[in-house]
Amino acid sequence: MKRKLTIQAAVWVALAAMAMMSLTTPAGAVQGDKKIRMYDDCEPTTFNAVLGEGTCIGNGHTTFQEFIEELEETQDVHKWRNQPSNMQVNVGRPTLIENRGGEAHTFTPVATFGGGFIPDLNALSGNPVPAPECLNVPGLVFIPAGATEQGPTAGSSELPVGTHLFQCCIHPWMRTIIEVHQPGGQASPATGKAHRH
Ligand SMILES: [Cu+2]
Repeated sequence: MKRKLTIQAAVWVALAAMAMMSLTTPAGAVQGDKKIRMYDDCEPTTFNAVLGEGTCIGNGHTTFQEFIEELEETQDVHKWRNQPSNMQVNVGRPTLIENRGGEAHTFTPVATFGGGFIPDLNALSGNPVPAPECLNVPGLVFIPAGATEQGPTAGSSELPVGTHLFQCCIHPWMRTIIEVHQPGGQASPATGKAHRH
């Protein structure tokens, strides 16, 4: 009974947190944002028993043991993924990163895909060498479960024309490649509207 109440409390906390998040998201979702969604399916009771209370919220169904077993078998856990894994975007378009899962994830730019900062998950997923960008843990941006963050705008200094790799520094198989294009192959971005004078 006590356990049941604890879980219910956790669910309420999660729901309240999500409600607050949606209230504080700045009028957000600018029309035309290119969305990248991060998914997982963590089952709160088993994940929190192993990893600590609050690691997993929501109503996922994959137990911690199933998660580890799938990782051992396939070096990947299918329900822990970024969508899309490959994206084309034109200069001027903002991006939006949504965490639809029950755990925190990162969406970290890396020069080359590699492991994250959790050695066990690196080993099990076949990414023994960490991406150096993932090792500066205090500098990482963690996107909490249920949160939406504005990502870089295509064509900005953070996301210039070209190919960019992003990965989760916890679950290194969660990856997205973003290709930024100049619309119509023009020499300069058509951003006339953005200029005020
Ligand atoms: Cu992750």
